[in-house]
Amino acid sequence: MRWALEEAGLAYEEMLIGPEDQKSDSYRRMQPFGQVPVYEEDGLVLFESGAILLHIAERSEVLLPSEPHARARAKTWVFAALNSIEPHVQNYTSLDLFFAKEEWAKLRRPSALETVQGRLESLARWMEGREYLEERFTAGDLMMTTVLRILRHTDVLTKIPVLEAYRLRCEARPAFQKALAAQMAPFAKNAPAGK
Ligand SMILES: N[C@@H](CCC(=O)N[C@@H](CS)C(=O)NCC(=O)O)C(=O)O
Repeated sequence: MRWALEEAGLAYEEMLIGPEDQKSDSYRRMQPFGQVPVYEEDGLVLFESGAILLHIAERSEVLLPSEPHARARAKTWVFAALNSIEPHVQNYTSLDLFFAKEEWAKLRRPSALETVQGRLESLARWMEGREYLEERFTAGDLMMTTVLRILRHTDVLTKIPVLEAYRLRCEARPAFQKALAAQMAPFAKNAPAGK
């Protein structure tokens, strides 16, 4: 959610966690499933990327236009990314990531691919002739790009040029570049010497 904070121009501090934290009672009180991200602000603790994004976006015209219809449409796309696209993307990528050697995964893969491609082709049809999901970049594009990025190591998106171009357009935003650099910095710092 660094990207959202950068778009909104809000200062933040990161807190990195490890596997032990994920299991701890204190972490589970903040994130019931032991996952990241967790967001804390003035004693308010939030989990779920979509909820965190919308909370941040409430304070940013960049992310949520003040015009009521445009605002509602932007929120709609946040849900579309999380509910109508992400489950199919996760389903497909998890087969290769976690179950690549399983016979059942090999059998399941073609239909999982077909489903995710179907969803993405529908999205590509919507994107035809558009730069963003609506008139301009909003929280909906931020969430959609975040979901599409899950596929960046596959050829699924590159085979749908309109969506690949859309992802790259959103990722070219200075706020994304800043957030990505900040996210990668701790990995570079902790990498073994010579790597
Ligand atoms: N629906 C949650 C999903 C969070 C999620 O999948 N987090 C992943 C990293 S992106 C994670 O913490 N994985 C480690 C784990 O599940 O133990 C959200 O959007 O915040």
